[in-house]
Order: sequence, then structure tokens, then C-alpha cells
Amino acid sequence: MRLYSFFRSSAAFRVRITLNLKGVDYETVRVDLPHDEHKGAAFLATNPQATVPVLDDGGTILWQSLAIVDYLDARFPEPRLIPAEPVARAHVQAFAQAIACEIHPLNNLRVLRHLRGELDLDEAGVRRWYHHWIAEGFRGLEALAARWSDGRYVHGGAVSLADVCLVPQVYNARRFDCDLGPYPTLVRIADGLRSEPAFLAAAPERQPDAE
Ligand SMILES: N[C@@H](CCC(=O)N[C@@H](CS)C(=O)NCC(=O)O)C(=O)O
Repeated sequence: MRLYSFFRSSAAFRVRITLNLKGVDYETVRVDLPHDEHKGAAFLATNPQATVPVLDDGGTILWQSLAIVDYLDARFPEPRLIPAEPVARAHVQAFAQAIACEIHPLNNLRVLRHLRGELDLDEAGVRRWYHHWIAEGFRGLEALAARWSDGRYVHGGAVSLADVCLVPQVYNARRFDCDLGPYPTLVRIADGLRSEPAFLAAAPERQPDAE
């Protein structure tokens, strides 16, 4: 398998964790986001949406990190990241989607570039934007994790898609100096997991393209 990735991409981070948890070997192909390699013709031929991650599984091309995790979960069922039981499944997906569909899209590269460029926001303003959407999103997730968590994982006493999405988002929130004091449960889970081998090996600074 080949993973088109950028070391700081939190969506790619989700897929790296998943591949590692499932013990799937893969090769990293760097897509240089800061230099707009994802907008070049070569990459657009692979993913017309111009985003990483993209997974190439023997010529089958997949994109959108949640769809890739779902694919990997079907193809390599152990450990199962999207539970089979209907309620657990809906809860785990709701938590993951709150991050992947609501927090991350407001704070990703093209949005921050738009704020700095067309909307002429200075760096302090961009940080305020970032912090605001982390706080909006994490508030509800903290309450859910406090209700569900065994202290180690977000949901059900087992690693799941919810953890796979949480760890990269907490990592990014720290990178942007967000105040994580109000979210002790999220921080406890993320800090516990980040030293586990599958999560550790997926960390941005451990990637072959890390700068
Ligand atoms: N919902 C997509 C998000 C993909 C995405 O936005 N990836 C970022 C990196 S984390 C990206 O490629 N950004 C390029 C840009 O914003 O121009 C997923 O989960 O895969």
C-alpha cells in the first residue's frame, strides 16, 4: 500500500494510526502541501479533491480519511475500529464526525490561508479563529468522553475510530497553543494513547517526510 501523506496532516495522521493498529505495511509518498503539490496536475489526477490522505491499495485509489478507515476496517477487521453493535457504532461515528466534519474543516490549511489572504486576517486573528472552533467542538466532546470513557479510550473500553480522530486533533490543538485545561478527559485519553506504538509511530515528527 502507498499512503499519499504530509507529515503534519491530521487527516493523514488518522490513516497512519489505523494502518499501524492493523499491522499493515505501507510506503509513504510525501505530498508537499506548503508548496501546493496537491494542486498540481499529477496529484489531481490521483485525487481531484486536492487533499491528503490518499491510499493506493494495489491501484485502487481511496481518499477521505473516514472512508479510508472504513475500508481498512472491512479489509483488516482486527482490531475493529467501527463497532458492529448499532448503538456503539453510531456513538463512535458521531464522535469521529464531530472532529472530522465539524472541527477539522474549519481549521485546515485552505481555510487558514483564506483567512490570511483574501480576508486579510493577521496571525493573532487566525489563532483566535482556530482556538474558537477547537473550544466549540471540544466542549461537547469532553462531556461525551467523560460519560463514555474508561479513562483509556473514548468509547466502550476499546480503541476505536473515535480515538483515531481524537489524538491528531489534540496534537494540532497543542500545535496552535489552544488552552486544553477545560478538557481533562480528552487530554487524558490522548496523552495515554500517544505513547502506544501504533499512535507513536504515526506521529508527525516520526514520519519520513518530517521537517
Ligand atoms: N475530510 C478530508 C479532509 C482532507 C484535508 O483537508 N486534508 C488536508 C490536510 S489535513 C489537506 O489536504 N489540505 C490541503 C488544503 O487545505 O489545501 C479527510 O478526512 O480526508
